[in-house]
Amino acid sequence: MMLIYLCFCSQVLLQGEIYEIEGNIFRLKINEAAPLRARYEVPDVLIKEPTTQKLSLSQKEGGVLVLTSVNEDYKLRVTANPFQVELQFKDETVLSMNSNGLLYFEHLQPPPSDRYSLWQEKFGSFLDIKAHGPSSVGMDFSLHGFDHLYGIPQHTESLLLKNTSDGDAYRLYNLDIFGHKIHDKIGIYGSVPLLIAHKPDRTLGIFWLNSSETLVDINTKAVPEVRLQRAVPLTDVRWMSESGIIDVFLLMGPTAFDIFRQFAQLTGTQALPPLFSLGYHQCRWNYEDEQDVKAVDAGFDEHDIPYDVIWLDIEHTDGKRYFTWDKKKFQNPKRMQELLRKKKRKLVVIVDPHIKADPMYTLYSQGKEKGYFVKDRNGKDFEGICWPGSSYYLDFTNPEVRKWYADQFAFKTYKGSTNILFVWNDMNEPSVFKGAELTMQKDAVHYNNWEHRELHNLYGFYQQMATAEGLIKRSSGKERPFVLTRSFFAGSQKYGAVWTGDNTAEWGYLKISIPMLLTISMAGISFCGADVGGFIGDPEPELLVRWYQAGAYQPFFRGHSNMKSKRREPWLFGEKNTQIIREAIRERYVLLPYLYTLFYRAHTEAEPVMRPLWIEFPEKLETFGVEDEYMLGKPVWLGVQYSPYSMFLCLILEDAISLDSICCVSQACAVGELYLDDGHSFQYLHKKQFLFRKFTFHKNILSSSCTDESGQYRTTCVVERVIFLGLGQQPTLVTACSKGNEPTFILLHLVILILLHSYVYIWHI
Ligand code: NBV
Repeated sequence: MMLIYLCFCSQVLLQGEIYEIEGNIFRLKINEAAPLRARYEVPDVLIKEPTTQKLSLSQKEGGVLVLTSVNEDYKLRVTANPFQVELQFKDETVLSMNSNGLLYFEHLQPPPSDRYSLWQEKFGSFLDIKAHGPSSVGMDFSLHGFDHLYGIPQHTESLLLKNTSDGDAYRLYNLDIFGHKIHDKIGIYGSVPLLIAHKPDRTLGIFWLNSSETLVDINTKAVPEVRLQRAVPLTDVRWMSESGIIDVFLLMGPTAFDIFRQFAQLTGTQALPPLFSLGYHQCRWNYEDEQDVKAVDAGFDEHDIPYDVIWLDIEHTDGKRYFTWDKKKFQNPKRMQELLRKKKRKLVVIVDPHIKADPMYTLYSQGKEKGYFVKDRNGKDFEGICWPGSSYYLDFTNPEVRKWYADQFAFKTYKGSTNILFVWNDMNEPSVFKGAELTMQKDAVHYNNWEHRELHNLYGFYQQMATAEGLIKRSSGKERPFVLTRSFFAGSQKYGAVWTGDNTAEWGYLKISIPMLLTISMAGISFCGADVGGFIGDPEPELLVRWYQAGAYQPFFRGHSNMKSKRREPWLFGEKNTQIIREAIRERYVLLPYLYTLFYRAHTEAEPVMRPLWIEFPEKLETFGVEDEYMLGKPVWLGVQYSPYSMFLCLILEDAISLDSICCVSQACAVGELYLDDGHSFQYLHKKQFLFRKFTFHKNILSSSCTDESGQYRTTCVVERVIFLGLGQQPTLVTACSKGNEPTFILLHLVILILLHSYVYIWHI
């Protein structure tokens, strides 16, 4: 670590720390050297205190320090006056900080004599007293040679971040915006302050660890480069946060996959989902009662459409008291779950964070008695309006509250719940009707006296964390949870899935769902999806059908609709449309083992399941802005790269295949992986009960080997068929063999199916 003292505006002494972190990461932390009171430093997002490495001082003269990284590839040139940091890779500047002099740090001051009046701010009719005064922070970064930027979800925006010089900055402030517009830089529901910049030979990331309201300004320009004698791009990125400290991680890649690993090293990887949750989910606000659930469930069987999970929205509760049931509509929730269980199906119910003010409701009475609600600025429990009317908000930032909340999911406490019931956290931005911007006042007070402004973007993150812990706990640590959240932050991937909230049943929302999901995926959260069909309104049949076709290839696949929308179970749009939807959903199920394998890679290697083309083709400029095609896993090499076929084929063939249109099978080479485990427990982790196989096709031989020797799992799975595409010749002989001591599933019931032009050859061996 290197400590730097900065004298800023001649009023306050700032303390800067620069670290190198193992794995090509640098961290710059700036705080007041002696603040009047502690400033908020985001807790619980970093999975552990990063392992630091010693930067060596290689030069010190005339107000310039040069620090060298352990591998000696990187140099940090720190200039004292004005304070600037330049990060160089092999003498070439990659990134500089404060080169535009926009570092600022509003230091904490004693209250003005007339107490708060000068600090107060009005937003419409809302007063924010700013009990500790203004405390914003900000800094600029110049990215040398970069003009393609991605990340900082969640916005209804294009994949490539836009210049903001003549418009709004990108805002990171979790909000419930019903009927949000598309192509807007206002923040919705969730945020991950990770920005990724890419040029053909390098990808880098900036992770700005701050959970208060944050704005990001982007400005790309061309600057003359003397050495190259031409203009090169330079992008200025300015981060501004309302509060907290400057704590920034520079992820130096150099590849996009390195960035994903580096970010995961800090914030964790995607939780491995239970297999069922990768199937199709059927949701609606609301499935009215037990009868309705039964009828919808039977509808899937009647129409021969596979599905795994049916969902219950807020109306299933007794007056929006979460963890309860409307006794008239759901007289016997366990019976209903047994019916689903028999078909190996699951139930997801909604659990919002607001608690109805009702002394007869245990969550309220206990929450009140134990002091578990967020407080208002006067120290009383913060009261807001939400679905149940007058409500209070659990303070999930308090570990004791999270533990208590997790315990609410115990089977004996949550009456009517069984182990096929999983959870959906909604309204956790938090949504507060009649609140400023429909959320909690910034001067509300949390655990340890922190104002809400400091941690606003973390509220949903904490609720999902507590919920996931609850589901794990109720199974005595054995079963993987499934929790869907609307609001999220960096690291939410550890707790489950997210979706993009209340989209509209219009074509534009289907289109924007792809860049939105790609952006969320690149920010570490692979398990993401958008409501199929569009939540608000009624899709025309073709839109619904197309949405199913798109959704079937997205990580989280759920049909959902608003209470005012017409019913839209997949069989309600005529036989022809039912057939197309059936095919789309079945295709999803065909791909399930492949998707599960991709999720395993996301879990272990931090590779996004759904990924933009450019990360697979980092040197191909023409892919950098593509947002209407994407990859699930690795590309297929077909001579014609990243053609629409590439996605189609990689889905079928699992992984890279090298084949060109004139080549014959003897020259073809393909590699694929398959991950298998019991699909629901943590045995893969604790007992290493899994199989991770590699399949190779090389010199006419398709073979399977073990990718991870540490795993062992007995399975009845067999390789049922092998499909060869683009074979130039009719094979004359096919032989199959298996080693005596290989696992029994390999090639025992081998059916080789060969597609040769339009003919199909099948061998039974
Ligand atoms: O709980 C009702 C809805 C839910 O169906 C939707 O998915 C959420 O995004 N919820 C929002 C609250 C009401 C929205 C108008």
